[in-house]
Amino acid sequence: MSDSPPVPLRAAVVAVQLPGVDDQAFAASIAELRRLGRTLGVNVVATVTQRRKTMHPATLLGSGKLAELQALAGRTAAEIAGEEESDEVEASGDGEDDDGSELDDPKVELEAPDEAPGLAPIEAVLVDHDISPSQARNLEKATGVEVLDRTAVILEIFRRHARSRAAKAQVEIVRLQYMVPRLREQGKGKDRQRGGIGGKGAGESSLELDRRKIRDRIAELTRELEAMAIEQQTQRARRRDMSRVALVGYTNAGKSTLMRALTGSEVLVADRLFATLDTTVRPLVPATRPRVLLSDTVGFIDKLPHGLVNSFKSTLDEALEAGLLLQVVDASDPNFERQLAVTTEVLAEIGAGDVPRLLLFNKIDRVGSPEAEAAATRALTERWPDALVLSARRPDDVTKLHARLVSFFNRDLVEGEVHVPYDRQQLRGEIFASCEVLEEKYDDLGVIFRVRARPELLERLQATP
Ligand SMILES: Nc1nc2c(ncn2[C@@H]2O[C@H](COP(=O)(O)OP(=O)(O)OP(=O)(O)O)[C@@H](O)[C@H]2O)c(=O)[nH]1
Ligand SMILES: [Mg+2]
Repeated sequence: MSDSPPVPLRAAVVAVQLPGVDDQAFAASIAELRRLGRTLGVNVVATVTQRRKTMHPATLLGSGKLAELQALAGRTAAEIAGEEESDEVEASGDGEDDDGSELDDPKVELEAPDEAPGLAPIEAVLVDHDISPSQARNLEKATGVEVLDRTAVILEIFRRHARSRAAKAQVEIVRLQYMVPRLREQGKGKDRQRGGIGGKGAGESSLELDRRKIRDRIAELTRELEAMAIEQQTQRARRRDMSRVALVGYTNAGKSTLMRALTGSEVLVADRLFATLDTTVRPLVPATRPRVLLSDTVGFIDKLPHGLVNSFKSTLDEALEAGLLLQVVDASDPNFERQLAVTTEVLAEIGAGDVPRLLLFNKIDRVGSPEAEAAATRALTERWPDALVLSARRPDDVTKLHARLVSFFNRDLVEGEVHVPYDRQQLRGEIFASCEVLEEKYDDLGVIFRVRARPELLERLQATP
């Protein structure tokens, strides 16, 4: 299956501004959904928004806005009228009548205008909320096109970008869990085998996969993941007493770019959301003694589907065990503060709240003129005096960061001696890789190394018989 459809699908975004959501946050969330859509090869050609006290329980939008959406999908008034007689909108709980909770239209300032809707009808609807299965179904009935909520969009991106066995299994578990409550809904409906975004490939009809099969599959995948986790733990145990740094942050903040710059590795860098799903670990380059290992991790996003946080926790364990987190923020994004807040929340949620942290305001080269850059740098350092403001694209900045990492870990190093008997020379390699060797002396029994190393490591080396 190819990564994105050859011809971009045309879609409309639907968003409801509820009380308490300010205009800027509302617009930012829509802009983000558009980017998520673009990552899937979807062109957002229209945006339908409404301010309401509550969501319309059946269709999110009130009838007027719904008609607007239907028109975008190319449904004529006559078609809609016919449909309403024969195909009643499914009720979803109490009071599906519009209860007059509509307010005036929101003022959404889009960062870029929608592409001209033109005459061609939209082929999909992206909803900037998590919606119930029956709401999705109602919207599909009303528009005749595929409807994806925010979670479905994010899950589809994860599905397409997952490369390793572990990432694929993690994403599949969350997708299956997402499908279970929707299965019944789809079972009642018409044929859903048409092509689209949702990735239900040929032969994988959700109708055939009954709940039990799904449960079995989830159990199987969970077992596989557990086995992989044990493998990973052994690998991590080997790195336990090394100096480790993890890059964490919002998706697209520049984590992988920094990983490349700091380690000379060829990890994937891409201007798309959730480019990285797997953790990669590499030593800092130029090499340091002791070695410092850096890991690149999956990015976060606002309203990250909950299952995904849990399932990627094992991937993020790498971050939990790091001695230092580099929290990367895209300083050129108008919503960087919100993104910083989201990252901080997720870190606390996965139990990494207490790991020492260095804030990195990245992409400073992107904020504008040299004056604008200087002003932004000043404002950032005033507010976050301990943070580093930099551009991953500037070698000098990367060198500074490299030095800062080395000095961070140097503070903890202690000096000591390690005796290595002549018949244990295999330890020699480990000592040179993980310690700074200050002196090497020989006596009758073996070699005595005077080293600077992390205290835990020194203890272990000294205890090795
Ligand atoms: N101008 C500028 N662009 C940058 C900088 N750092 C990263 N980028 C660009 O930002 C985009 C995203 O960078 P990545 O390094 O892939 O971001 P990431 O944080 O790894 O993103 P995910 O893997 O999706 O979580 C790419 O197009 C990079 O080239 C920078 O300092 N300045
Ligand atoms: Mg990345």
